[in-house]
Amino acid sequence: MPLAKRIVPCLDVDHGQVVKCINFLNPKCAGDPIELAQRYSDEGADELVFLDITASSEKRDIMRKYVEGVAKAISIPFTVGGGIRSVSDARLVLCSGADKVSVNTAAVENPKLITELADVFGRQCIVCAIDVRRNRTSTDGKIMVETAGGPIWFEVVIYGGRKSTGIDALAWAMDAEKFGAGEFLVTSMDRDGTKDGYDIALTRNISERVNIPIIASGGAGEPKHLYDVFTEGKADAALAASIFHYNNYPIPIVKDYLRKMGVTIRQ
Ligand code: 0VR
Repeated sequence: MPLAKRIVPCLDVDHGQVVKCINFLNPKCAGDPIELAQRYSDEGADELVFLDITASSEKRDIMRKYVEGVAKAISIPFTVGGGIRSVSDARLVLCSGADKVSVNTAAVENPKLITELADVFGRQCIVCAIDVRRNRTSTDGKIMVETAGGPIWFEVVIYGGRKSTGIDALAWAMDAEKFGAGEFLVTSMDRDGTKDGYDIALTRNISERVNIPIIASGGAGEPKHLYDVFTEGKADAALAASIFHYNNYPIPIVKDYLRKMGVTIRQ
């Protein structure tokens, strides 16, 4: 009996409001964090992810306010990410009610943070987020992947997509697993908000190189896209924002479709 696949709505939060971007840009308001969290939990979401994309200084208070609010409103596990840079940042979020923390920029800049967090809180609490953009310039030493448009490599981006790192995402994922990550949240910046489908090659290539679960993220536009990323993309969970915020495909509809296609899904 294969492990059940998870459906994970994502709330991108900017100054306390849920927003939706396209390719990480032009945030448009999409609702209230706690109302949406409650709705998704009631509709049968398996987990929830909050991503605080606010760069502002008052984020700590916003973070604590909605984490405590959500913890009271839902009964499913949820992960909080966005600007977590230390054990104390993670402790604030976990003590406010989150079950897991996700780190992206801080982990790339200081991979030992992953080990510190795993040692203090347990690796099952530590999600390593990897934001990725396809790079067509052939640079030696990168893991090149054949695609319909020719060979590419997957580049890690940080600071909300504002900084390219020159780091190969496949190599980084293998390293991050060694540093102690418990799970990966792999977001295609190229696909974010497009509804064109996940970057299947990205998810599959990471999944074939690591032994910890992968949450695929970026691009979901219809139930078939989640089917594709669970099967061809070898993801353990599928994160989506647009299709749920704009109610194109409510969670129960998506789950029914996946069950009919033979995917093992929790009730
Ligand atoms: P959909 O394509 O609408 O399902 O979006 C899924 C996922 O890409 C977004 O929820 C979110 O994780 C994108 N991430 C970031 C960001 C969006 C804006 C700014 C920064 C980031 O750093 O991940």
